[in-house]
Amino acid sequence: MARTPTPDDASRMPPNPDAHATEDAADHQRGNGDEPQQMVAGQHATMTTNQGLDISDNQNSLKASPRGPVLLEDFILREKIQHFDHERIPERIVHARGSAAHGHFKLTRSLADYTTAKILTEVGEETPLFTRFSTVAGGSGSVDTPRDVRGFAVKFYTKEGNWDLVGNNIPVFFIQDAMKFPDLVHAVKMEPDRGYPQAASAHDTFWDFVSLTPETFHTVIWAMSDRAIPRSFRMVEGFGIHSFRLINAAGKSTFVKYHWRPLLGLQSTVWDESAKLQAADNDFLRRDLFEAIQAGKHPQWELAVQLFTQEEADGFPFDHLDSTKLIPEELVPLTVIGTMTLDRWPDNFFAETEQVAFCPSHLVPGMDFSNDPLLQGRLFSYPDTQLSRLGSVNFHQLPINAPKCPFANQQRDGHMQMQIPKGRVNYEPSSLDPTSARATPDGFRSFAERVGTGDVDDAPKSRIRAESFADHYSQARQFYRSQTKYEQAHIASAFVFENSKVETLHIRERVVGHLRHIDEDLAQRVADGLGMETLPDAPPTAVPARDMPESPALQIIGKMKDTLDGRSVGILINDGSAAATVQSIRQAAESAGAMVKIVAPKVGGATLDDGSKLAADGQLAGTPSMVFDAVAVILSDDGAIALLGESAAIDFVRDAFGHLKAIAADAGAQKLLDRAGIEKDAGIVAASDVDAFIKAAKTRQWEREKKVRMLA
Ligand code: HDD
Repeated sequence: MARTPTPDDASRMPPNPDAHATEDAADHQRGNGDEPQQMVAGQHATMTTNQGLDISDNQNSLKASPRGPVLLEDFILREKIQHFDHERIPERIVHARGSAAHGHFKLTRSLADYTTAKILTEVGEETPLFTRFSTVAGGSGSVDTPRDVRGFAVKFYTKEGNWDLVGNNIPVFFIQDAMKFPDLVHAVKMEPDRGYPQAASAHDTFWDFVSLTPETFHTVIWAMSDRAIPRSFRMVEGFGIHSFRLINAAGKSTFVKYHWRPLLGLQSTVWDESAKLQAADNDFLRRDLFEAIQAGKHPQWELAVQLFTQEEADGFPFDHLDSTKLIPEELVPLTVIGTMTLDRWPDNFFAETEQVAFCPSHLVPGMDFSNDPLLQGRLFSYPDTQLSRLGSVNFHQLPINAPKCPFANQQRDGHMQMQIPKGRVNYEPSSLDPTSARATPDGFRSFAERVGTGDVDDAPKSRIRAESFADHYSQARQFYRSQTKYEQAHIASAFVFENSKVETLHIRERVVGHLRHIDEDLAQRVADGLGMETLPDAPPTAVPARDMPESPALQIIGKMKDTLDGRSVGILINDGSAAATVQSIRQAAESAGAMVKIVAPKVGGATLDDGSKLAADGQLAGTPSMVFDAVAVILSDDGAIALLGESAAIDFVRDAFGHLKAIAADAGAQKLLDRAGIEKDAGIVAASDVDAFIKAAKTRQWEREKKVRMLA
């Protein structure tokens, strides 16, 4: 019986020349050399089974007859389906959704006085690294732009072993003791009976937990600020949060806090924009990072440190071992020591971004931990979670996790052992193999901290929270009062939004009660926003808030840069749009550093007034103005009239206006603006005035906000 031709017939043709070109490499992979052999996908011209058997048909399973049952014998089908069935691994219990990139760190200032760590002492040295950004609460398939803290984890592949700096984009944490971490995470993740909300803290269990845990309030107020709705991973700060130790050649310890500062400046979205982005583009932040790196716009961050001694720490008005506290820059200034550049997107999301395993316990000689009880708990949790996630104590052998310096010891075997250790010696001390790995005096040494001095009191062991951890409100007050009036309004509105989703009245009341300790005005605004008739009582507190000096470094707006560098501009066109205007805006925006995208009703583009056809980068219905930092609308009269009946076009300008963005419009486009009810202000400029547009596009129109939104 004649066989029906299948698509696989094409694959029986001679492999393409490019594939032949890689055959040598593939043969090498499968050869008999000394190295352990690894089949790398794409490096062999013909398709094989996992055992290296060439496959002749990848379209049809083996059947008893063309219409008969499939045979159990078909090991090729079984292997393929079985492998597929096991593709997924457990997602991270927190920070499941993330995006990562390769890059390097270059040291510009030596910390040799403080540490022996080569990565912090060898000026000019470039250390490869891998950085993963993440949301915290949502699952791996959730959205990029919920209101949430962002993870900022960096794995430095140093000459002396891997150093992982596993931080967040907020410099403080919700809780003081790792004992509370499972409770915090259970409370913020989707509720266990209903399985929602996904990736959102706006629900009863989160606010129930935090309102019963006053230590959370400093971080909660940060999480209600615009830091939790960033415009881009490229525009977030990063913080190691805990105090760590640096140890110098003389064995002296200095405490250090790490800060990442984006060269593009901080930039956030407004909440309505963030919420709409969740519908417009689930992958907004991932796409943004990918597109920037692919376009050669490699994001950079300065690494800065705050250094302080035990004696200085003893004089701070709070305990530096308490992760709910930060050290204001005004108290201990930041010293910039180097730059991180992210310049390469991973080749494979699963192998790299998903399998990367960060652990705060990964450090190098010349560094050590502090006694922060949150950090101490983390030292256990991360390697432990990698076992359930990656399935083996050999997770360090995965290429993304393996140090790039030599590593050796007598640990052996275990699931998925990828190495083939040689010889008889798998123990130490040993004399049979003089080349077997030995400990070295230059290796890692813990700081010889003495109990009864410095940070460690001479006291009986106990399950007790230090009294020095008891002030939960002073820094929250300092944070709130340091913000601009726009940011204060956003914080109040965020509390209102989140607590409006809380169904249980007494939880809402408890939250507002806590806010009274932070700032009466904030509490009143939130109470008004929630429609409360009276202010609830503040809960009792051991330590009332003290007034601390305002710290402008805590703002976002103060740290935004008036720039189009790394930002994006969308130009909405239709048939008949003025080619010259489109071109001049595009040129000016690109020379100011922006990425420019053309948006049209049809992705094929539009025919401009000079008869040329301009292809669109995005179709109007799928490319709303949320994905841009500023927009230009260039329309002929007819082109505008055609769009008056298209709500996506009206929304394009209305949302840009509502999200406080600059809009350039020509005469035709004005019809659309009129239909959308947009009033002229400093951010609405004539398309012919390109300079004015570029100037306005570099910032958000904060003064406009009171016209478009009832903020708390
Ligand atoms: Fe954590 C992941 C950051 C406290 C337990 N954490 C994780 C990631 C980041 C942070 C960025 C994602 C890493 C990646 O991209 O793979 N975590 C923090 C910060 C904390 C913190 C800045 C406080 C200062 N974490 C913390 C505590 C515990 C954990 C107190 C447990 C006692 N964190 C974990 C974890 C995760 C994790 C369960 C999940 C996936 C993973 O570790 O690799 O072990």
